[in-house]
Amino acid sequence: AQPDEADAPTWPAETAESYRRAGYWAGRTFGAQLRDLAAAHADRTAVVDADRRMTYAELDRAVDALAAGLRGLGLQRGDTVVLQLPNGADFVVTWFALQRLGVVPVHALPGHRAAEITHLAALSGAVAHIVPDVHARFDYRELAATVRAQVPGVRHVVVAGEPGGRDGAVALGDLPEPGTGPIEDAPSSSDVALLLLSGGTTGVPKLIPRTHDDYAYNALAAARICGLDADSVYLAVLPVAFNFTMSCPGLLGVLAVGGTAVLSGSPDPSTTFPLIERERVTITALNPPLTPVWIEEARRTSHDLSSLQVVQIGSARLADEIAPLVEPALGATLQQVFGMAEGLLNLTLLDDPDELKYTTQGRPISPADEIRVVDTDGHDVPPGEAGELLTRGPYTLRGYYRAPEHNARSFTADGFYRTGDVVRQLPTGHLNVVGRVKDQINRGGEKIAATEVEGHLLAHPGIAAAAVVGTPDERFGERSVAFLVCRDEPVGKVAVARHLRALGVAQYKHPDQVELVDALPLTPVGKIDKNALRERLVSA
Ligand code: J2J
Repeated sequence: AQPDEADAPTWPAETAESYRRAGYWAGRTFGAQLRDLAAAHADRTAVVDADRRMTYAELDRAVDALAAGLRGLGLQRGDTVVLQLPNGADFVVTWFALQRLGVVPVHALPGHRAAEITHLAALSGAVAHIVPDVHARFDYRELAATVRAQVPGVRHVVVAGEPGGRDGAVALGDLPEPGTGPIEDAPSSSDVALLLLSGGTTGVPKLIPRTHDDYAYNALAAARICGLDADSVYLAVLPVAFNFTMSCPGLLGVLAVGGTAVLSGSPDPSTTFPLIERERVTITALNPPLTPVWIEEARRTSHDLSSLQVVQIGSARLADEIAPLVEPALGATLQQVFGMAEGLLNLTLLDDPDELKYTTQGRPISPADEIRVVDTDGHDVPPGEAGELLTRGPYTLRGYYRAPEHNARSFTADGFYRTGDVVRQLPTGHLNVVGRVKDQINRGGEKIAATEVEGHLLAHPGIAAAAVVGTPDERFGERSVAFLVCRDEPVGKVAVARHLRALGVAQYKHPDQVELVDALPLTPVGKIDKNALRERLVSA
């Protein structure tokens, strides 16, 4: 069944009605939207990857066929599955097939391993895990077997590629066909369509419920601001499961206007530049660590990037010194993007003056986005001063999935989400991200919840106490540092990495640096003093 209000808190009825009346929520599910698109743009190219191209009509038919196969496995409306596919046409076909059935994908990332996936599968009650066979030299069938053994609810492993003869694993291209009659229990546009991963501040990752109505609006509003139309070609460079790449405007935004989505298997210029040249890509999205790599490579090589009109950069703060270098090197307008899987999306406008494009992180995309900037007591700060950003609106969550206690802390009584970001708002409405009050490390756009990693570190028998903090880093903006108090033998960086790998913790969460200390500094109230630890690193 669909998650109910206790599982996934939603907007008050009057608020929802006002979003519908204002036309933000269109009342179409993603499955139905693709049907409309296939009628309007049948022979136009919808999806391209390294070895496939599909028109809208072909995509629509492939989605129907796969939906039938997934129904044959027993999947139905309200079920959840862990979707862990890399960038490629299979992701797109599978995602829309799930949408047509009303089956809710959990957007796992290719980098996640057993620790993350077992948690996501158990929390969401997933009945299936959908994986590639081998990707980036990692065998996902082994990961899936581990997860299935640990989470009994996961009945099916569906493999895009070779299933490899494992018990219970079935190929995406080889599902039973139950006949293709109409789906009796079709989803509604107010249903939860997908569960995104939160960057996290707690011991275990949280899930973000997004409805068809709110997520489709997010994608379309972003597409309009980026000036997308049926001639636009979007290149997915970062993982497509990431909210930025998926819908800001991303895959869903470019498809919503009849354009083409090109999915790159790698973010490296040696893969992406030839794709830009061949497919005449008009818009793409990068994170800050990739930006200097692309700039360098564009200066060094002679690929024809002239089709590029917009390069979006977001997920972590773009350095003010780098921002002015983007347009001359890549020949495209820079757009800064400050978004979050929880909802609120800020974009600079393509015709903003350079000052705003180069130094701000954009402004909210919807006239219905409500913004507050507050001090530590929750009072609004004077205009232009820094404070924590609170927000609510037509595509910002009202509560995490199955997390009532966490929700009580993460939202105000009147439904504003506490972002944990410290911002300043300019008179133009643009936001400047100046800091953070959440216990999270932003490693070049990849979010690391300190408490989560500390929990894993404490599972090591030789570690008595652990604190993870971020420190400025040339390449990533921030890197993660673990301060450890060891019992007898010192546990160094290599031993830490071995331990975390054995637990199945994604590589990006492994500390970049390990510092062994005799004791952790405490605040007057007895909490670990992370500010003192950060200061030690900076003054060292
Ligand atoms: C500083 N911090 C930023 C920016 C995100 C588009 C783009 C990014 C994300 C994303 C996203 C930042 N400058 N330009 O979902 O749709 C930090 C903030 C924010 C957190 C959200 C999208 N852009 N951030 O990064 O859910 O701290 O989403 O709250 O992964 O990233 O992280 P996440």
